[in-house]
Amino acid sequence: MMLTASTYRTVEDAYLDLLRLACEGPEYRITARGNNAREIIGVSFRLTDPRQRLPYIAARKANPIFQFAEALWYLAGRRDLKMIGYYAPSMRHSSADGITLGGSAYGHTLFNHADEGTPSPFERVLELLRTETDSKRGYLPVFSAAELADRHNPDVACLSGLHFLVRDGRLHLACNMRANDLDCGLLSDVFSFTMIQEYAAVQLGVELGHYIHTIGSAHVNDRNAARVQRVLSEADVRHTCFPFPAMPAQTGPQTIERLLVHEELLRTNTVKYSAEAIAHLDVDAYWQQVLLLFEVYRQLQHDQTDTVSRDVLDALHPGLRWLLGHKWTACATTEGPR
Ligand code: 5HM
Repeated sequence: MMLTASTYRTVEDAYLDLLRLACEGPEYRITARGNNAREIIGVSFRLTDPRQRLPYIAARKANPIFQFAEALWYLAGRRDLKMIGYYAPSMRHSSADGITLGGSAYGHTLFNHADEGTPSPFERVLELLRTETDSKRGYLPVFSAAELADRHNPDVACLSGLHFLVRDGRLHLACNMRANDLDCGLLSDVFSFTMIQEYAAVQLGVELGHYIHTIGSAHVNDRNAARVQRVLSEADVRHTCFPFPAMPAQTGPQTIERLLVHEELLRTNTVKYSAEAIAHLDVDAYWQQVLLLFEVYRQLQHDQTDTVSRDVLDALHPGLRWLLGHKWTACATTEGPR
C-alpha cells in the first residue's frame, strides 16, 4: 500500500520524476490566465536530504545566484521589487504597484512582526516547538482567502503553508502548495523552503529532517515543453553530483542582516569585491559563498564582463562553479563548458 509520498534523496531526483509524470501521463490540459499546461492533481514527494537542493542538469541551467537571493529575501521578511527584481526581472510582472510583491513575498508573511515587540509568525512557531517538542501546531499559513477579493490580483500566493514538526531531534517540514509549475517554480520553491527549514533547525538546535512537498495543481506549461524534453534526455546520461555543506550553527537574523548589507552594496555597484576581500569579511565561509555569487552577478550586470574574475570563480564551491559555467559563458572555466 502506497499511502505516503514517494521518497527521493535529492530535489534533482524528484524533479526528473515529476517531469516524466507530467509528460507521460498528464491528467488534464488546462488554460489558466493565458497559460496552456499539462496538469496532474494531487502530487507529493519526500526528500531525505533537503540540503541537496540544486539540480546539476546542464540543460536546466539553474541559477544559484537567484536561488540564494530569493532565500535571503524571504528570510529577511522583505517584499520589495528593488532587490528581487534585480535577480529575476520577470518578477516585475507580478507586482501590482511596481514597488512591492504581493502574495509571493512569502517572507513578508512569515518573518514580519505585526507590531514592535510582537513575535513574527515564524518566531511564534519556534517558541512553540521549543516548549512542546512534539507539537502538531507548528503551522504557518501563507495563502489567504482575501487574496481572491481582487479578480485581477497579479500575485496570489502559491504556497498554502509550511508545517514544522520536530520528531526524534530532527526538524521535518511539510509544505503545501495550491499550485506549482514543475519546471520553474518547483525548483526555486524547494530551494527556498528547505533553506527556511535548515535555518529553523539551526535556531532550534536540532538536526535537519525530511522535507515533504505536496501540490494541488502540479503542471508544466507548454511554453517550457522543449526545455523539459532536453532535461529528460540529459537525465539518462548524467552523473554529476556536488554535495552541499550544512548551514553554520551560528546563523541567525544578524547573519542575514549583515549579508544583505553587502548584497545591497554589490547590487548598487557601490563596491567591487575580490575573493580575498570576501574571505576577510565578518561572515562565515558558508555565507561568503553567497557573497561570491553576488559579486559574480555584479560583474555580469554592471561590468557586463565577458570573463568573470578567475579568483572569484576559483573561490566558489565546485557545484556552484559548475552551475554558473553552464548558465553564463562568462563564467565557464576549463572544468566547465566554453
Ligand atoms: O494563475 P496562478 O496564480 O495560479 O499563477 C501563478 C503560477 O505561478 C502558479 O500556478 C504556479 O505555477 C507558479 N508559481 C510557482 O510554481 C508561482 C509562485 C509565486 O507565488 C511560486 N511557485 N512560488
